[in-house]
Amino acid sequence: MKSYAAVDLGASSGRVMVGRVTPDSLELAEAHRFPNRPVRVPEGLRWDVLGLYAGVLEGLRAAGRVDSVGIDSWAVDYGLLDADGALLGNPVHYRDERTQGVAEKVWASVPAAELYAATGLQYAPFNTLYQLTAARESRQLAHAQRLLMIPDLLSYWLTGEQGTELTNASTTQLIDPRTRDWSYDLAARLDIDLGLFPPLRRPGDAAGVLRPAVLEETGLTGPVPVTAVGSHDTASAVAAVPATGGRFAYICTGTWSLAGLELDAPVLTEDSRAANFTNELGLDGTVRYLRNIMGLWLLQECVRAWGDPDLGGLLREAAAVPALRSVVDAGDAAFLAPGRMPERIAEACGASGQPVPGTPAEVTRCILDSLALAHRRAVEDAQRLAGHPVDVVHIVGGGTRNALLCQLTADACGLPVVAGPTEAAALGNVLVQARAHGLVGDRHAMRALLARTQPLTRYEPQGGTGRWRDAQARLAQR
Ligand code: ADP
Ligand code: LRH
Repeated sequence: MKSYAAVDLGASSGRVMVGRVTPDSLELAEAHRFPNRPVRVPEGLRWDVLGLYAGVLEGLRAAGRVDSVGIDSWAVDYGLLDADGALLGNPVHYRDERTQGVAEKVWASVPAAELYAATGLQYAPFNTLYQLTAARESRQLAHAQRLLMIPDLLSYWLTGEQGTELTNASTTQLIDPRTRDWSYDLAARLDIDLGLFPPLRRPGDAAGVLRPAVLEETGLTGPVPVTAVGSHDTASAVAAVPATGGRFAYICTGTWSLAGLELDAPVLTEDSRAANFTNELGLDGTVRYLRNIMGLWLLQECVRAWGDPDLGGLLREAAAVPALRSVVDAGDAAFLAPGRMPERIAEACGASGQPVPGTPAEVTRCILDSLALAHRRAVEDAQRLAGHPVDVVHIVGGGTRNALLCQLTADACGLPVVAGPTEAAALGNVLVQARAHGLVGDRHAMRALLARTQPLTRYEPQGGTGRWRDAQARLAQR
């Protein structure tokens, strides 16, 4: 048996998990979990990356003896280093407002259609490309010698070695999904210096060993290798979808819902761009063809505004609220920024002539119905746009703990939902390490091991999809 530490930083919490693996068994235990709270300072919204690193060190200490460490986190954000390798300022949070209006400037030199043809990436204001454009005049960027994506930054602090992991690099909008290399021409046209990025590395590549000072601080005995994994959390989560065949859709649920398909090649059509589907890279050159949906962020922000009531109680009350009274577009970037979420949801319902949800249970029901509806649209659109039909929807991530959301998603899609595992990103992280060290076989063998060993819950669709089709049509008219 081997033990692998998976550092998995989500937008709402970070955790260090320990996976114990043999060719026939897979167990995951939590060593340490810590909140991930962005901080608003006068210059904007920032990640507390030092606090996160401290949590990682504490987690590695709690993990005890491990054979390797892998790191994944949310996408698109980065830290800048000066010539001495020191961090320049706190990494900017992707919900920061600095990218407002920036896309239009980029599209003036490279039209949106050309950007999509070159990178296959959906438009999101926070893609690294737009963040770098927003930062163009900043002194920090002028002084920067290096840019490290968040998991690559933590890996650098742990090992002293620098690299750019490919799955996460694919969220910068500077990677060509056909060559799986930088889009050199695009970067040159936008005057983005690709020399800021250290060389690309792929999931499974060696990424250094823990520095002596890290060994001392964590009480570990070296050498402890760090292994590159799918360092984009969604890439790791998709790797841990326990599908047993090829005809499946997945929804990675947590702060976001990422809903789509695993494909062998990107879909770069104009229809696909208009539907705002993205082609991010996954394990073994696969494409994660998916749409970003606001996800449980909508609920997290409401729960924060309501003073953190018990989530279980709130969901029980929401289950008793009549279905589909009001729905909002859960894909709308208008919900991206933090703050006033119950009010913003009520306003969106009112503005579209629907009943305005009043109580927390009613708002919660509106959010869950809206998410299920957005899941339906994404699963349907992905199949149509990629010409890839599915028989089952896999839900992984924190949302698997929300039985109402899983059932509503099955109902809305008119397909069975298989929910689990909850800690999919950590499991994908562990399995890529195990594979790199020869313990498990290919991607399919990884999935077979997950299907055999992880607790999964099946939800059959109920009630027909007619009312969901109607709700979708209602929303489209507004
Ligand atoms: P991220 O990785 O983006 O930080 P997670 O995958 O950890 O997110 O999922 C967090 C979400 O999971 C929370 O926002 C919450 O809605 C949901 N969740 C967590 N615990 C429970 C629970 N006990 N019951 C229902 N939902 C839960
Ligand atoms: C989910 C996620 C998602 C990105 C977003 C910024 O944690 O990585 O895949 O689009 O964060």
